[in-house]
Amino acid sequence: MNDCGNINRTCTDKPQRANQFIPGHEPFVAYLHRFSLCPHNRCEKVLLKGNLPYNGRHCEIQLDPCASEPCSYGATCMSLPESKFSCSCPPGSAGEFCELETSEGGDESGITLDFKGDSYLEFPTLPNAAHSLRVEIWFMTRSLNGLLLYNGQKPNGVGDFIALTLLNGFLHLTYNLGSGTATIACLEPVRIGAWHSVKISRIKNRGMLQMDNGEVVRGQSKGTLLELNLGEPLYIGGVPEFLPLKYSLVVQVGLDGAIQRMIVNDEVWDDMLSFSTDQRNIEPYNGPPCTPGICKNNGRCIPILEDYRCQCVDGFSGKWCNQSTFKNR
Ligand SMILES: [Ca+2]
Repeated sequence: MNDCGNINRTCTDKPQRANQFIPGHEPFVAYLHRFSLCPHNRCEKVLLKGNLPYNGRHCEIQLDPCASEPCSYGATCMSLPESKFSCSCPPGSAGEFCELETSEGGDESGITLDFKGDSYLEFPTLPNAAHSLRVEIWFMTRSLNGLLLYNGQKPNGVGDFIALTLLNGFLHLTYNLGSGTATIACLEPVRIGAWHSVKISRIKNRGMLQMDNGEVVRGQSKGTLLELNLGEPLYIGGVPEFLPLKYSLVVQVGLDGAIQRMIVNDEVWDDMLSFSTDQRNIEPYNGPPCTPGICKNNGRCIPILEDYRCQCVDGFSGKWCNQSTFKNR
């Protein structure tokens, strides 16, 4: 084996736009990242780069090309053959990392929800979570502590669970598959009042946490059990009563802040309120970026973390829907 084994490669970092067809998925525009042969035959050079699909002293460990979580803004990373990946953009976005807004957005609700610390939203149990799970949440907090997400197995807090909490300003992903609790904490603190995106994913006993395209933090739960067995509803922003969960949750207070968007297993939950099964003390959030009246002529403001776009009604266009398209006819 040479220095880099048989698979010495480095990322050219030049994505190529292409139409992609993956069985089981709708056709989508992808931005392919290609990996070329490592020119200097040195693993060190390869390992310095974060977005590479190989790891290990001799690059002998092939990682999923999506392992570096290269896609954001609600996009899903898809592993493709030959160590390529692509970002599959949700409706209304495009670009290499889905960072560009398009006018073809779906009928998004655009309603940001305010949580008061004692609020919660209840949903059916997280679907298909046994082997793997991916969740992205766009949130703002006014407090350094609070619960963002909780889903358990039994009402008394016993059994498997997964939780995403803010503890002293740091995001924590905690889960237990039945043989020990894993806790994975972000290295960077949240900023009070700022919009953040957080991505969590779990494959069997391995978990990942990432805030705002920062460092990907990984961990795994102890023991031999690999399935997350959930039976209770999913709770967002808080739970009805923290007391039964006190052994699994250090944080005993709900989110004091707001949630813009949730993406669960590739699905954008546009209108969270309409398909929640129960709720307490939830109100629309009227703070920035979608302050009232920012979009003119009945345009609808769609928040995108700290940015926004206006979805105009017929007859108007422009960034703020302040240009009439009628007078030109
Ligand atoms: Ca289990």
